Amino acid sequence: MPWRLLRFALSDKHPEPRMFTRHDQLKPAYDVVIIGGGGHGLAAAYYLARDHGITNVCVLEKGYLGGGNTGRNTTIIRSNYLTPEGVKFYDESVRLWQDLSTDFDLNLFYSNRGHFTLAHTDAALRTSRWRAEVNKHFGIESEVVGPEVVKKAAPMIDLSCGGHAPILGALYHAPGAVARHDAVAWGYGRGADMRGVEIHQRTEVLGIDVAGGKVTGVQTNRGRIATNKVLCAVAGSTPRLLDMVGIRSPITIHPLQAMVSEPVKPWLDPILVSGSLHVYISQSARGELIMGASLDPYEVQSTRSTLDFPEGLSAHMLDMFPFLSNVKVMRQWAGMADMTPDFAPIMGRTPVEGFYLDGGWGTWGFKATPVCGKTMSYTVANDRNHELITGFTLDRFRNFELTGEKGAASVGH
Ligand code: FAD
Ligand code: PYC
Repeated sequence: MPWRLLRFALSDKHPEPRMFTRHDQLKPAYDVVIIGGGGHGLAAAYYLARDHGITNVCVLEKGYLGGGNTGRNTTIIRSNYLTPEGVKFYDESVRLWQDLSTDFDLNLFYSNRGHFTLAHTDAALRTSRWRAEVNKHFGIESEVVGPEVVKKAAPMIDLSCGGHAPILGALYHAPGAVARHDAVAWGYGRGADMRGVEIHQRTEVLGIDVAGGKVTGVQTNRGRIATNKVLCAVAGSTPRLLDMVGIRSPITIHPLQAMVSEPVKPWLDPILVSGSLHVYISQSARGELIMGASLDPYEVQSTRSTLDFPEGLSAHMLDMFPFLSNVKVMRQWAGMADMTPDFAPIMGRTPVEGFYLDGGWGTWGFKATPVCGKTMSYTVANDRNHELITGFTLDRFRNFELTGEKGAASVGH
């Protein structure tokens, strides 16, 4: 056991520095209140303080930091989307990811692996070509490759997938990466705290005060706070918070489950996604296989796991990698995905003055954490939507101007 760890274990003073300060009291007023201590809320707090000099800010989290979807996701980072709006937005995020560990002085275990979206049908190959062309147009590395390239990158794969779903090719996206999700929340949290932002865990927002169409405060389980600016970044709880300000949205909540295996020797470098088999896999630095599938097909606000999930997922995983049949599943879990009809997020100003939304992140928002922080902090600071989010505003549903990303949503939810 390392000496430092032993010293910590034997001390009754807990001398290790905390990641962020504990504040016993809420102040009566803040310039900005951020609801949700996931990656998105914390990133917005960090950039508000660092880039805009706005530090009289609190982040209110009903549970613990990163305990929502930020700490439950499978950490895939990529920018191979389908629409120009999506590609530009996620590309900026991938750019920001490159410097984050240095920014935070904290190892995020950002690991560039390459990302294959496998095509088992002609239709899937057509979508891959479409995505590759849009991606290349915006200078993003994506190309359609043949099955032999997949085999070279993942030699253990059965290209016939048990004979019933042969792999015809794939969309290959070299920048595809993974990172350590909790560290992202801690890095942004610590960075925001160091710049004066207050982080309050176990603080639930129960109501939002609106007078004359403007935000005036929030009600919490620890009392009322006066504020004129609220940023809502609560992922699977978005409809509940929107009800508090009387805004309707087309968001529905579905559970999204995932699981990990016991650690095994490194054998899989890239990230593999099969839209047709509805599964995806990567291997963590610890050797665990991180696996996921499509959304649960019913609307429910719950993070319960189900037995049919590992059964169905394992069956399709064995189609691709029959040699995994003796590998044990270690644990499974679920998050609540706030799904939109066009598989794009909802961001920006809303009809309620001073109420800003960063939601509708469904199954695709981890990779966007840095760019959401950047663009939402700009939007809140200037009360003007950042140009990168103009394709994602709430009024696109009323205006029938959808930003259709379903074809790029990973596992063909
Ligand atoms: P969260 O991390 O969920 O944070 C919201 C916080 O708000 C929560 O901590 C919650 O407790 C808090 N909150 C809610 N209501 C209140 C309230 N009333 N008062 C105070 N606090 C409140 N995305 C990818 O890009 N790549 C992936 O590989 C990927 N895989 C996924 C796999 C799974 C199984 C899941 C569930 C999601 C996946 N996602 C992925 C999506 C991604 O996890 C989310 O889009 C992203 O984490 C959302 O971050 P957030 O900060 O907005 O939300
Ligand atoms: O957005 O790439 C993604 C993803 C993979 C699994 C869930 N989301």
